[in-house]
Amino acid sequence: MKPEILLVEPMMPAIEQALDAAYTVHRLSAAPDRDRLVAELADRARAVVTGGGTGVKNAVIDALPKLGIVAINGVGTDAVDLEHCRGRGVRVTNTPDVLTDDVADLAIGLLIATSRRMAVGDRFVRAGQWPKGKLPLARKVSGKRLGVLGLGRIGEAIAKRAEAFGMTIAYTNRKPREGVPYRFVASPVDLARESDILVVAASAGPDARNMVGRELLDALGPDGILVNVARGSVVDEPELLAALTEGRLGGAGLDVFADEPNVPEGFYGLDNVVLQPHQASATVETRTAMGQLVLDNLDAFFAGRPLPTAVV
Ligand code: 8YV
Repeated sequence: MKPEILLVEPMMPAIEQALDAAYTVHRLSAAPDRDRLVAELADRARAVVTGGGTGVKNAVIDALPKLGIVAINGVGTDAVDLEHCRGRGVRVTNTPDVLTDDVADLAIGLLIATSRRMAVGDRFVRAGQWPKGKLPLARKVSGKRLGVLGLGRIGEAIAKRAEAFGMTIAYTNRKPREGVPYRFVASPVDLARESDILVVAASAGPDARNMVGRELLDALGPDGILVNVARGSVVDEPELLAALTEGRLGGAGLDVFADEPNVPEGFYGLDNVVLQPHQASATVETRTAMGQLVLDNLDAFFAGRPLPTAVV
């Protein structure tokens, strides 16, 4: 008999086919009554597969006493209570490294799109406005001071790309990183004050919650640009919206939000923001590699082998 697994959110068709071949897959997002499905699986589900932003609630973990593994299709583990899993003897895996390039690419894309007002230009052309006038000038990217909030794998990949734009790069992190050529600034607010563009690449969690608040946004200032490819929870979203609306912050490029997929409507009318629906790892190549890591972790778990990318 194939092991039974609970799939919290859809994955690429090819990955879902591979899951179906090896397991009996119960799809939570397709269930008319999700609580009922979880209750029905109580004595059967041995694995949960979920997205990094979505995670899984402790109530679901507790309702599945046969659960042995939560395989996250993402690098972020903040939406899974790792301590709770540890206490319950449930293993947790994620998909590091394979998505680093894509997330860094999108961060640079948002940085340029926001500074150069590319979405505004796109709307301008589409609306047939070009023959009638010109757009206001945008802001240069090359040579600017970049602050990286969180110099992990993704933060470092962003910094490397920014070097090619002749940017001066500084960062903040829980602790200074050995062997990186970038300047460490202990305080996030000081980093913002010394940056033209601040990219949020920190891992989320209780420590990082609302790390980007009013003081930091005001330090970044009316010409400053914020890019967030980490998690919405790292930024105080109402304060961000207020700073953008009141002109206290120059602009923002946002891939992540506090309550996805719900984006505060206040953002919709702002020309100084570029919005993405959590797309940083959303390429065929990367989602294939992430999905393969999920499959490999499940395979190893059910075969009793060491898990390739274990978090717990
Ligand atoms: C994915 C993510 O969009 O890696 C993460 O932590 O949030 C993203 O890569 C997500 O995991 C897919 O649902």
